[in-house]
Amino acid sequence: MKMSFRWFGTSDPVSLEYIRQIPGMTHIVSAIYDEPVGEVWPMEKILALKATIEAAGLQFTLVESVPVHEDIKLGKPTRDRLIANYQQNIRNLAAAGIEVICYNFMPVFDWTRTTLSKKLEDGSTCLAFSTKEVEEIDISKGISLPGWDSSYRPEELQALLTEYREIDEEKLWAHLAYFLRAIIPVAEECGVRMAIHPDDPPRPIFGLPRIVKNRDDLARILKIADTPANGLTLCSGSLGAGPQNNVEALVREFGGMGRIHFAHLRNIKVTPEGDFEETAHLSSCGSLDIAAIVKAYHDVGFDGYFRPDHGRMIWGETGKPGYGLYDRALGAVYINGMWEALDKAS
Ligand code: DNO
Repeated sequence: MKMSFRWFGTSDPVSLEYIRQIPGMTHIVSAIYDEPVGEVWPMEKILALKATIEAAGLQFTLVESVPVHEDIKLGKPTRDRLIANYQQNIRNLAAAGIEVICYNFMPVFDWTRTTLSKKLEDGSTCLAFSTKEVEEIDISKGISLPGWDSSYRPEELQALLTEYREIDEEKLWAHLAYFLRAIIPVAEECGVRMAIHPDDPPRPIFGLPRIVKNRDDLARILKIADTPANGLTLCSGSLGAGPQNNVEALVREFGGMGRIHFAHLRNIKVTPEGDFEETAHLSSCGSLDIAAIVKAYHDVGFDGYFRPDHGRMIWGETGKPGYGLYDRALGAVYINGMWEALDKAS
């Protein structure tokens, strides 16, 4: 197992110098953030990012995310050019030493929360999701969600949502299959493992289809191209927010097949309606038994990458919600500690 930490580049308030001081931390997960979705990332930018990370004594072998352009998800005629660019990104990243690429296939919205600073009993704050609040949003009036980037103007968003009215789940599956059949052979050729991230939360929102929500979806994706190059990012918090999912069982099944390349670990407190708030990583703090999940990874001989996922904001830290230094560092140490104990006990 290799431990990694997400870093948003030189504008990230958390410094590489501090990340390096987290016990057992070896790898950085990052991306090129200033290129428009769908374009080829210039090799100089990739190499500069790698040099910055290595100069801080850390390694850069995994990327999150190379975003998938909406035209690919919509299956528009422009997709072939965009897929060719995606293939080139895989080649460029491989040439820079990248082994794993995380991406998602969620229409329009990536992860969704209704608040970024819910106050917890202990005075810390966290990200949270309320189904009722999402249902109350009238998307014809535009979306105002915290964290929702304003990359679309309201009329663009409307146009996009209108295009998605034609896309049901089966069409989205066909578009994912088309994409995978084009990119997986390239990944295979250059020794990169693709790792699709599940939908967060794992159910349709705003009437948009979502197809990476549960065990059967994951199994279906892996069958589209049955090779280790076509693998998973298993995000405990995203999948765990679905009452249908048993994360430990998913780790045993897909980890046992060697198809999990990237493990996102975080805990949530989830209600039967699927509302949730993000908690500290410990099993005793949330609904997920993180210790049992980590043990499952250990039992299947997982040798991929871990990263502590979102943390709360604690000790007065300010910055990017969910992506502060302190609580994620505690998460990493908690996971590393368990791993060390499991290693010694076996
Ligand atoms: C949120 C993240 C997601 C994730 C992408 C992967 O904090 O887990 O934004 O990076 O969905 O493509």
